Amino acid sequence: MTGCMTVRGFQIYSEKLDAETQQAMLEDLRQVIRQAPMFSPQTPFGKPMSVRMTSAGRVGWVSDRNGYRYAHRHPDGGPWPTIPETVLTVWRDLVSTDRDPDCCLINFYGEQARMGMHQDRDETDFSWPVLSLSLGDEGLFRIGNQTRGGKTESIWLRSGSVVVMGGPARLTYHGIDKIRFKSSSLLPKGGRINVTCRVVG
Ligand code: MD3
Ligand code: FE
Repeated sequence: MTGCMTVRGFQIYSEKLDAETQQAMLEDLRQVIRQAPMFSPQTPFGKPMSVRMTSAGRVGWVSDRNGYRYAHRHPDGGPWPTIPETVLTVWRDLVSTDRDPDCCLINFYGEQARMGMHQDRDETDFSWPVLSLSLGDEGLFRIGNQTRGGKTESIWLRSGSVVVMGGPARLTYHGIDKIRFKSSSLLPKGGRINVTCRVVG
């Protein structure tokens, strides 16, 4: 494992998960997706997001005409699966053994998917960090400021990269500008998976 670098309060571990760990996590995530299929959330403006998602945990993140929120059930009506052990191990290693996250959000980026600059503020407790795990193709992660606009810094997140966003960084604007499609061989059909663990409160 290489060291950790800090960019605007984001702790970035670029090679945290080895190949075996990534493969084991991928198997776990496939199980989650079998029980809670990926969906394209509709924004409150009625446009589908280009990123597909699903969740595991006590609550999952959903978006539809009624807005963005955490819900106790998948849009299909079923419960969310439990958070995989391979994911919890990283949380307990880098964030805390005092409590586990409430939500493990799984984002899938195809070749053309993007995520515009935004803040994550649908949680009610911002005192806990958010943990992000990247698998598959590289994604260009853009880090902004605590308010919209201003200068930004970009870094490539690759398969096995882990980021911890805590303290003031918890409310920093961020997004994914592009995917280097087929840059990794982890996902046979290409694409990028990002897993974020959150305490929702
Ligand atoms: C900073 N995901 O799910 S991960 C998201 O790669 C999201 O899918 C991106 O932004 C992705 O909301 C970026 C890095 C990340 C995740 C959550 C954060 C950065 C964050 C929450 C608060 C602050
Ligand atoms: Fe986010």
